[in-house]
Amino acid sequence: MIKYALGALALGFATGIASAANPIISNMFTADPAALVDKGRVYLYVGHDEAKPDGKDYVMNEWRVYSSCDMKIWKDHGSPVQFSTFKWAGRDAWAADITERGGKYYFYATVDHKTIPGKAIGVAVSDSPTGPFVDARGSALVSNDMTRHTDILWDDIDPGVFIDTDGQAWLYWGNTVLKYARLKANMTELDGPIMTHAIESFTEAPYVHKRGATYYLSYSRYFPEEMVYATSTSPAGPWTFKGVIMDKNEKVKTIHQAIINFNGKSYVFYHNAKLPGGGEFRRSVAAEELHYKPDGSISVVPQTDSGPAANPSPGCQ
Ligand code: FUB
Repeated sequence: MIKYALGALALGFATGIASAANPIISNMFTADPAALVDKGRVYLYVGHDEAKPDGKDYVMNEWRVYSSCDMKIWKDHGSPVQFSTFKWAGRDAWAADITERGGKYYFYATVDHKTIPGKAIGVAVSDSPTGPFVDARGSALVSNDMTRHTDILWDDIDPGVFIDTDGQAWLYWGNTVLKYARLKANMTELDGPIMTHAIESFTEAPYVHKRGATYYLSYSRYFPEEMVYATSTSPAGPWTFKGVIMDKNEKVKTIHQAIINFNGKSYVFYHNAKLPGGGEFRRSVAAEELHYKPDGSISVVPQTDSGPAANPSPGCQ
């Protein structure tokens, strides 16, 4: 469980991992990061890539949770939510996202529906960012029969949840077509129609964050994917394409980002295939510091082996 990076850091935790470098998790393959900053601590949620070295498809059964006070040392919180948390789901713990509202933690997750062919989005809830999580509805929030924009079975994936400063919550998701909808204040029901945006070469992984008065929509374009972004003055768009955040990976076609502000700095989480034995279905989550230019544009982020510098959050234990 313990990784001693560069021979310079030797830290032991009975229940966790210590890492001084990318990838953040070195004892298993992980993908599709989601992140939440809560009470001065950053929580990282990842899918677990369990494919064998010669695997030809994703094998993903659970999400795993880690947390850090400084973006350097990560504590392992195990797996408090699996695809089987959703009794109506048959398989696949694909990409997820999380937010907090009213002291509860809402985890939006991609799974494969047992009875409605195709991928679906469920929402699980917990009183703690580390779970345990329970199904908040007992049914899918979004299923493939609710969307008719494409014929593919995997166009209802990759939820990204965003609560605006006015309290309105939004859900973004999709593959090939970017979809979005308002969420009710209870966070477990759509509030109004499912809408779409025509956006430059959208593949998947939509993620909205706000900085000042500007809304940033980051996503994956092309395949192999590169991480790009657009901006708007509204969470409902229209979106103006701005450019590349991170170039495409080697050995894996996906990249899936999450962007946070933590303790005065900005960070991007993503995945690559750099862990030994890594590949298309054996990915690894990593993090980098992200920088904005004075005009609000995002500088291209290089992937590093070292990861972000330690950024201790005052009072975080
Ligand atoms: O991990 C399965 C799928 O691969 C995710 O839903 C996509 O974002 C891509 O990373």
